[in-house]
Amino acid sequence: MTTVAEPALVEHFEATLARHDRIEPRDWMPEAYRATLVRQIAQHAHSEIIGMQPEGNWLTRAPSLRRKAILLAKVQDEAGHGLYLYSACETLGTSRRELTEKLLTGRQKYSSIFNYPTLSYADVGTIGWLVDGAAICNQVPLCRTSYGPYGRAMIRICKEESFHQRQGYELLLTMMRGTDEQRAMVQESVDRFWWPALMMFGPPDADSPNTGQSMAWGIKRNTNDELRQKFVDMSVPQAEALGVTLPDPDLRWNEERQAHDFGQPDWDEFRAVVRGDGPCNAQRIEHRRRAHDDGAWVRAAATAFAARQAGEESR
Ligand code: FAQ
Repeated sequence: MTTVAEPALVEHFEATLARHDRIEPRDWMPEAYRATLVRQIAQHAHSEIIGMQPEGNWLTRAPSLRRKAILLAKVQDEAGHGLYLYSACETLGTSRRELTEKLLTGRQKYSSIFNYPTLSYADVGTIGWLVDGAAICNQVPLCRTSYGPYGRAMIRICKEESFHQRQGYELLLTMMRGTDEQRAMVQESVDRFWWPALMMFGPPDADSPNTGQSMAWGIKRNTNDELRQKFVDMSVPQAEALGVTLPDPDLRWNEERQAHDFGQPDWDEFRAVVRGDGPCNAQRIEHRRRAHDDGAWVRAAATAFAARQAGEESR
């Protein structure tokens, strides 16, 4: 690996970014660029994998075969997203084993949203509508991120997230056309998930240590606040069509800005959840650790098989 950046390599890196072209795994890149990518992609991969848990909680209690089939497909998609992203991270020279170890020991993060419980089946719909909706807002611009393997993974992931969002919206729409009790379940669920969904975009720009450099490198294409605004503007008409109220007394259209004004999430709560003190942090990591331990025999068998194959080939 090059340790001293030769001017020609630096120039090539900067010219590639200036052309909005992709940096590829074999290209020279500054170590800080590599570290930022590993940090963001790993967090993203961990979010997809931990993100299977809140909805997985309802797989055995789906209200119909159709709902169960949809939910199973969605949760499996999230596993696939985690795998593409771990692979993208491996192209930067970090092994999957190391990434998993860092997740399990709290040295890498995952999205705050997955530390909230799912208390009713309406939460499956709300997660699809709001959480996957927020994920799409955040991830569509990442299809144009400057690192090739990450951008290409995002293209496929966004297509699937779009199905996830629609299935959530359709579930909520069906419930809103049902009984008063079902409508109340949807409203209660939206009340719980609205603010945590806004937190998914990260801290306000003024408190975001990474945004400036990540934008300069073309890793991020928009700031946290820009994407949060886009999400609010997109969600308001969808909430109206559904017939639910978004739990923000400050939410209103601003004619001058041609955008909605809205209130701030509780940033103390956000910091506590990111620190590990959210309602389900301990439970999520414990479950992930158990699943990892249960899978040890699969990894051992695959490694032994690969070694035997390699031995046979060399003979
Ligand atoms: N949760 O300086 P910034 C999904 C951390 S979607 C936890 O603004 P950055 C799909 C941040 O890491 C969810 N931590 O950081 C799905 C940093 O800490 P560090 C995943 C957060 O990176 C749906 C510190 O705060 N999506 O999984 C959060 O420039 C349904 C300062 O923040 C992605 O990961 C948070 N919400 O911007 C699955 C998208 N926000 O690392 C299942 C890709 C911030 O310095 C079911 N990631 N932090 O120790 C990104 O776009 C960015 O990383 C941001 C944060 C926007 C999340």
